[in-house]
Amino acid sequence: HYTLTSRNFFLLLLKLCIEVFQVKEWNGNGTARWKTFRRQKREWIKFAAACREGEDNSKRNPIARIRSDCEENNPVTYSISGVGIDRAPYGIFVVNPRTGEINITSIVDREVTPVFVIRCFAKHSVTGMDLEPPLELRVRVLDINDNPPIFAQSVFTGSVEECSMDNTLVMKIIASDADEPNHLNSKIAFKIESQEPSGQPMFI
Ligand SMILES: [Ca+2]
Ligand SMILES: [Ca+2]
Repeated sequence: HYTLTSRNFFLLLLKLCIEVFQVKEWNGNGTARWKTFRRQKREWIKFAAACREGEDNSKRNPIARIRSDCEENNPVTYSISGVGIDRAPYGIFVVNPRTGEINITSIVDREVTPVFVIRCFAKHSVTGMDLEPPLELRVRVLDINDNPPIFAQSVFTGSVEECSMDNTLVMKIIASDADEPNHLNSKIAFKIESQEPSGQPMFI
């Protein structure tokens, strides 16, 4: 009796192992992790890699792949739409209508489009009917430090009363950097390079 129970348990375990599978998923900073899915009928399967701005990402192709379980019983045609596809900038992403593989075709600029949202469709190849609800795939564009800080004005004018105390506020200068906010690439440090008339530094 004990042997039978243990055998049933083993069979249940085996069944679970077959029904649960893993997909490699890439997160924003370009590292991969395994994501566990329970296999179900009529489920989208997907992964999407992040892309880096200003460089040829084609070595990462396919950067994403979509697949519908309906493939088992129906001829499926995959299509995609959105900014970077059928809206400007056009044609950055293309999908293979048969395999669902999504490729990136040109260099992207994070300061123009930080995230691409790709809407994916799986339609019946003959009737054109949707076989799945549309799926949203997000491709984040990783930042590179390709923008220098820019001062808000070329000349800032301040004033200070004579005989002022130490550390009196003279003026505030503002600069900004177009790279990713709250990122090392957009962090700004200020320093005074020279003073006229020169001599003992009067400002900090
Ligand atoms: Ca920068
Ligand atoms: Ca940048």
